Amino acid sequence: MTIVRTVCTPNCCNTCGLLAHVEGGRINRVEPAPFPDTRYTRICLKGLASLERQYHPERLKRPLRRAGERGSGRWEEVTWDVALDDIAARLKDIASRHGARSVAFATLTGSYGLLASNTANRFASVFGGSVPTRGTIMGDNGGNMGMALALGRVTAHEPEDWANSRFLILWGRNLAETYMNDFRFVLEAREKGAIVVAIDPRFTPTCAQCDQWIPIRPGADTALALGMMQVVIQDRLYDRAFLARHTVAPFLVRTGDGHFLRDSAGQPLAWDLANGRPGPAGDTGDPALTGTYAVDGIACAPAFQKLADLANGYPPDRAAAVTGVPADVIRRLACDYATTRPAAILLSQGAQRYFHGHQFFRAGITLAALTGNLGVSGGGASSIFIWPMHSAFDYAGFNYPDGKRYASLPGMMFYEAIAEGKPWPVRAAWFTGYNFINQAADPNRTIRELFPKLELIVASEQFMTATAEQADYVLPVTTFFESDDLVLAYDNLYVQLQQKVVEPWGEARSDIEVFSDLAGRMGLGRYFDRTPEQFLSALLNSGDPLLEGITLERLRREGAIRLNLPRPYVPFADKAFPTPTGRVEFYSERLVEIEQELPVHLEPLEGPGSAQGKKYPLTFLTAHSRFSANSQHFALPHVAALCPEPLLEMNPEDAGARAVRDGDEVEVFNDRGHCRVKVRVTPGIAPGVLNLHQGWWPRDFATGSQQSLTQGAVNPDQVFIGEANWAIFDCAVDVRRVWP
Ligand SMILES: Nc1nc2c(c(=O)[nH]1)N[C@H]1C(S)=C(S)[C@@H](COP(=O)(O)OP(=O)(O)OC[C@H]3O[C@@H](n4cnc5c(=O)[nH]c(N)nc54)[C@H](O)[C@@H]3O)O[C@H]1N2
Ligand SMILES: Nc1nc2c(c(=O)[nH]1)N[C@H]1C(S)=C(S)[C@@H](COP(=O)(O)OP(=O)(O)OC[C@H]3O[C@@H](n4cnc5c(=O)[nH]c(N)nc54)[C@H](O)[C@@H]3O)O[C@H]1N2
Ligand code: SF4
Ligand SMILES: [Mo]
Repeated sequence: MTIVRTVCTPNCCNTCGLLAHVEGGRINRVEPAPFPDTRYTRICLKGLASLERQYHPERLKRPLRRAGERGSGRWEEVTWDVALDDIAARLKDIASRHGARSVAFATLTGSYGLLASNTANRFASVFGGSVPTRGTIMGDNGGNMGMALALGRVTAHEPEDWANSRFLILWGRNLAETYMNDFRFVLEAREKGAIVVAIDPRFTPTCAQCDQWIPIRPGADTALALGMMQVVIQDRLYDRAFLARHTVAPFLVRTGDGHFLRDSAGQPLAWDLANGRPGPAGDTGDPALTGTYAVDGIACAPAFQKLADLANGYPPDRAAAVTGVPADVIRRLACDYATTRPAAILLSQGAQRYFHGHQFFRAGITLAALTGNLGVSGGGASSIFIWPMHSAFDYAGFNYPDGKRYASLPGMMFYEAIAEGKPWPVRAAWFTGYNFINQAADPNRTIRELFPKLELIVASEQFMTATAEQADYVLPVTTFFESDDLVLAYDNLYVQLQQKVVEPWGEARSDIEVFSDLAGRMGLGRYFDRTPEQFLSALLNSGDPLLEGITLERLRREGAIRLNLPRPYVPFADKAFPTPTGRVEFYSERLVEIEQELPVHLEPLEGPGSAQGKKYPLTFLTAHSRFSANSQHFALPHVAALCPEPLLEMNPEDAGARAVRDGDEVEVFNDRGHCRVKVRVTPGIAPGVLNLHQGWWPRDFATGSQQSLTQGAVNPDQVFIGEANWAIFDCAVDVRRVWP
């Protein structure tokens, strides 16, 4: 028997190390692999069930070519030579007629392996194709945009630092299910006496372990934050020194055009209280934060005053009316958060999956800035991504060989690129590590209107997913037990090696083998003339000091190695913020043009007052489940034993109004789609809100799918800021009982 260390690589953000026990060429057991810090030696049910996935009878063994209409389910097995020769010829033909960038290579999060998730990019670069941006099309980038605006960079405190907090707000972040192995750090904090509050329309397993659950109306979180700011400012609970030195609070804003007042050298000015004159903000020891001023006849006020004016529109009573959170709860939350130090806000993806989700992150960060909780251990306003992990590797060298670069297509424009040819026409699509039909917006539209416009669809897959079903070719790929790769995490700072444990299933090949072979057939072989090991070494040899001394040899010996960073990793400890002003920008000059210079609350696209909201009064959440990493695990026997079918969570009030009882079959519907599903009537979800976990396959429903209800509208404000994000939970539906 041999034991090989590999990594569990689906997108659950945890990247646990696995020890695979092999006998006679077959894995018969997996267990958690050791980490230098035993708190990271861990596994979950999905990791244990990964063996059932590995040896699942439905795993794809050989390349398949479509032998009927798309989606008809008729296939013929072909050899790799036949498949790749034909694909090569068709790609060349499509490129010659429509230009190479009409071929889109769409990778999402099937595997965290660097090669698995970047090889299609490299091929796209040398072929000249397009790559849809990932964060936006997956619906995780609204928050990132907000964070980049306010802090200059998307990052997070290392989860082990949560244990140092004395007050934690889990803001729509369902840690016990979506970061289940990191939730221990919250529990550690709680054992040491920290107070933990969860804000979520649903009473999740996370809420069950908190001191307080605050249900909120979906998409209203920015208004709640503004209500809290009103209390913090009115009661003078803010950290004046931090605001004056490290934020734009003292910068004078011109009342006329909303821009900062600057001196002739371009330095923003502040009002110096010591001498009653304006001066460069950086040199002003005692700047005014409040009031209004006239400088050379120009009316202006400090940015902090502007924020206070905005917050003043949301005293707790008003914020309560907007959010559904009682005024006294808002007042107490604001006071506790502002007076207990250090206090951390863990911002989630849940509350940013709305049309204006970027505003929520800006608002949360503004609260942290008001209370001086940025750059301190146990504090912060954290996203789900730890920045240095992803900046340290030589991605550019891998993705852009010889400076050749794919055309980056804003993720949410993928649809219009196919439908309307904007910003350029897309005529072929290759999905790797992406269950697009199952996981992206409005699949009914995709199948009805978009895919028929594509001349070629290829899916590199392990299973016949809803996406693979629509392809012309399905190519079988390896799992993390069958190929070598480097694996990084989103939630911790360890680099790990994914090591081949057993031979590939059937004729499965790794993504790098597939594209290397194809490149050879297309005269692009010189870009793929290295072994996976050589590519991995190059990715590690970025020259970044964070990776100094971390080599493949060491990784093979030691398993998991932490980046060269002090523990715990606390972003902005030096109070240097990589924004245009070098300070926390809760006020963004650039956004004056769209009247979003401050974190104003904006209603969801399909909220109660909207046209869709009036027609369909319930908000449809499709949150992430602990039983499956996205669409990968629900069907596995050990998972299905505990979670056999999709269930719709519904409040008794909404159920009563529709004569629906617990266990009934219902239809969830809107103009875009529908699904038939069983109901779980529970007070653990706010009235007006439904939840049906994402990741279920269409075949798990009697008819329809959860995904068919979602919309893919593009927010022009976000396009102005950077790129539109998919607002997954901004989704109005209604429910009717299905009579047997
Ligand atoms: N087991 C497991 N773990 C995973 C994943 C998985 O599929 N399975 N997926 C991984 C991925 S890809 C991601 S992006 C992360 C996501 O991690 P999370 O951000 O924790 O996940 P979500 O389920 O999107 O949303 C979290 C919570 O937000 C709540 N919510 C919805 N709308 C609102 C709102 O308007 N306001 C507030 N305050 N809360 C709201 C939802 O009810 C939900 O409980 O998880 C990762 N971890
Ligand atoms: N309704 C709804 N939809 C959502 C969300 C939601 O909250 N609600 N969340 C969104 C979010 S945050 C995310 S991140 C996305 C995730 O969406 P996806 O990234 O599509 O999620 P997965 O289910 O992991 O699907 C990836 C596919 O990759 C395959 N795969 C695994 N390993 C490999 C490999 O090494 N190579 C190749 N070629 N394939 C591999 C798997 O078999 C799987 O079918 O879903 C989004 N969709
Ligand atoms: S699915 Fe996620 S939490 Fe579970 S073992 Fe794999 S990496 Fe760990
Ligand atoms: Mo995600």
